[in-house]
Amino acid sequence: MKDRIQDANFPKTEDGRVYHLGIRAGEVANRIITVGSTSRAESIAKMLDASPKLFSLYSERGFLTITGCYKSVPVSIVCIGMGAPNADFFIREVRECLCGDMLVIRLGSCGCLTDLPVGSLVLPASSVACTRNVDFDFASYDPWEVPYKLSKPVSADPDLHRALHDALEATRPPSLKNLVVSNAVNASTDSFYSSQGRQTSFQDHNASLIDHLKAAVSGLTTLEMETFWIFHLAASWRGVKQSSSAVNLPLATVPVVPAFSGIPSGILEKVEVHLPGLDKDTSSRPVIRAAAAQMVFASRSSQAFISPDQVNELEKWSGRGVLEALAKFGVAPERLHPISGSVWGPIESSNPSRALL
Ligand code: R1P
Repeated sequence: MKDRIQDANFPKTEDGRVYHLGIRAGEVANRIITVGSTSRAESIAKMLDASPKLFSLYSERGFLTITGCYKSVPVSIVCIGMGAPNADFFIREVRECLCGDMLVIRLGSCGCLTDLPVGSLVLPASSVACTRNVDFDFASYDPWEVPYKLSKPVSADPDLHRALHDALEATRPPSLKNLVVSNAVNASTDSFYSSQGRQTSFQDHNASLIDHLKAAVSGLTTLEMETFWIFHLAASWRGVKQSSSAVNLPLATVPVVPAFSGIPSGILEKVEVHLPGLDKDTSSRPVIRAAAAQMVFASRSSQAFISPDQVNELEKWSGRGVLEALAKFGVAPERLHPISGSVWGPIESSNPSRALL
């Protein structure tokens, strides 16, 4: 860490850069593809317009943000690495850098639980989380706990999901016959190994996990590690900060929600907060819309694994399809981040971040 950080609640540098992604307002666009590997990010970046010149920032913590235009529409490609914590850094820190709507499409690889061949593209309409129950005694056995926990499902944005399907079909190269399956269900896990039912030298009590998952979740097709948290944060965001000073919102006295069970009685109180209205009308507030395209790299039924050539073809097609879906997805101008001072706007002497180009 080389910069002075302000505010321990949401750490930023003096010039407004978020702590882990290293970017600041004007360096990330409203339309975003997120991927797990830098090579995927860089090959998609080659499809962006030659002008404006691409903005690219590789953060000290390993996040890569590339911003430019696709067919004159500003887009960002953000490489986040793997897993729920990185997905959480990504959504929260990008959100802090953006005005208006945030459209996120995750383009990632996955394992497939059905008989779809490797190279297929699966578009989850919803996702569940399957996580290791750390209260289970994995070293021996625990009659009082289950080793894995399953969440309720959370949905993709239905309009973005549909747009993604249409764009992938429209950009399919004539030589590729790979299947595109939408309306599938995904499970995001907190381990590539234990909570995806792989057998290792650890005693993970997971030999029947995949069978149990398939029985519990109708339509379950894919396993990977980020989609659930992206969909969950997108669906949870209300567009306003819950604050005691948001005086334009109605004041309500509400019980303090216990942060976890087992709180001694007496510690819970009631607080007065200005609560955002519970109506679903998003016309006056920004939203986060999320969808995902998952490339089947591994078949968990046949044990087949995709070849490097197939990956190459699939990433080119799906990268193009995601860019098309984002660029064509309508967003009203007043719901977009201002062009002025951005890395996709005209070069201004007041925008020193262009010096990073
Ligand atoms: C595991 O190998 C990684 O691959 C999948 C999983 O979700 C996990 O991140 O996605 P990416 O190919 O996008 O990284």
